Amino acid sequence: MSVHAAANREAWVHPDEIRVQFSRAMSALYKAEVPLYGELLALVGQVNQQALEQDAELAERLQLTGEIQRLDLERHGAIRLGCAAELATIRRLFAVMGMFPVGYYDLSCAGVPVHSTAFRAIHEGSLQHSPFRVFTSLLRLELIENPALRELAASVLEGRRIFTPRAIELIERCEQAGGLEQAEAAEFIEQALETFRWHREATVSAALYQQLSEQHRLIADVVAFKGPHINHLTPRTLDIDAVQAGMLRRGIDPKAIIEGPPARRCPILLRQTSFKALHEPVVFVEDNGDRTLGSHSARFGEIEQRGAALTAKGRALYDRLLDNARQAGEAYVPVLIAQFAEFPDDYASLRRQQLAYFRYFVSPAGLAAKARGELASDLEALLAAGHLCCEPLVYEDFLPVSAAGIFQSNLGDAGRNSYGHSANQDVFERDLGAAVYDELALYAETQQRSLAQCAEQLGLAELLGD
Ligand code: OOG
Ligand code: NI
Repeated sequence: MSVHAAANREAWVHPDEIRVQFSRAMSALYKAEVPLYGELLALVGQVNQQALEQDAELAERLQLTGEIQRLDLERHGAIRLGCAAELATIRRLFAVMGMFPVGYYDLSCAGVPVHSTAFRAIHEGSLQHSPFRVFTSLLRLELIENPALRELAASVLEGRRIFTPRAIELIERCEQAGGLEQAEAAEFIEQALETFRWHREATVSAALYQQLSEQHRLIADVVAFKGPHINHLTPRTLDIDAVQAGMLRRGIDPKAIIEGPPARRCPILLRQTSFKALHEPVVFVEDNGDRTLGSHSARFGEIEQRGAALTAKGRALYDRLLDNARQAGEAYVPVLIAQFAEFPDDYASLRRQQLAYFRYFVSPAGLAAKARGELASDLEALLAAGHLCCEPLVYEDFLPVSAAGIFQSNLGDAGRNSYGHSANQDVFERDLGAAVYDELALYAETQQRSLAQCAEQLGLAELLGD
């Protein structure tokens, strides 16, 4: 790092702050582009307010974890990229705002020709500042069977530039200098936003759009447009069933089934529902330069309710129960509820059976006991005495089966069942230019840091989880 850069460090805008501002700008952009999103935000805000008023315990818990402050900021978006170079550059763009690739999702086995990761903050302090996430998929052109069409799609993608030249310059500047100053950060946000904007004008002819669409609607969505328009922006609700009911009352039609686990007293992972994609007018550009009008549906609404992050053991149980319910086929929801009777639904059991990750806090009683020299030394005894308390860590990631359900419900039923098992994390990481973070390791680290902090506050040598 140059001397000049080091001297400027004070002036740099923190990546967390760039992310807060970018997420706000993205929300404003999407509200202007898709008014239904604004309506959704209003509904979710109302429902969340009610949930907090009606459930004092929930309000208290969210206060303790700090989730209450981040709730109104909390949302995720999704984009679909066309080629490796785009994925590698988007990684560098997100890094400027403190977002890193977490997890690998193979959706080809569910008939969607993409694989994906989620860009998000990875430290609990940064997540608290802004939990903004972007589910980012890369199209797998190799799954197009027709070689001529595959070539054509590849050459269309090769010719497009989804980043503004100035955005690239600012990414490079940030990488070289180590940060961005106020004016640069503001410009970066403006320039980066351009990548996610909707473009009414397609890059292909109506005939090519049709051909791509017949291969897979998603292929047309990626290949035929100028950039990876953000296709939804999802607010977090505290009560997804109430929002679903509210949507119906307002005449907005959600998909039939809420993805994820059934409703529970102690929410786990992620429950999501979405609303049909809009039909949007587009303009195709014919080979002779003529324009023809058409329509495309890409962008939709989605809401989600987040619960506890599960350990590998908890996740294995979740996957097994979900799979059982899906195998059963008919009467999905009652079967799902029956299956999940096996999943403990109180936080004490989730913790004791090591099914979920937790964050630990020293209570006022704990500090008083320390002052009296009456502290127990192991975790269970401290919890039993009320000297420590704990709250589940919120799940910050996504679920592949849910994601496939969301993709499919917005692609119509023209999709296919499967491309066979072709998960390929190595190729994805090569294209990305980096390894993805292991989400379970991140939760485990957060849990461990909270224990270390408790130990320090209580003057204990060590507190071990698990
Ligand atoms: C992404 C679908 C997945 C989620 O919340 O699981 C997703 C897409 O349609 O591009 O957003
Ligand atoms: Ni989503």
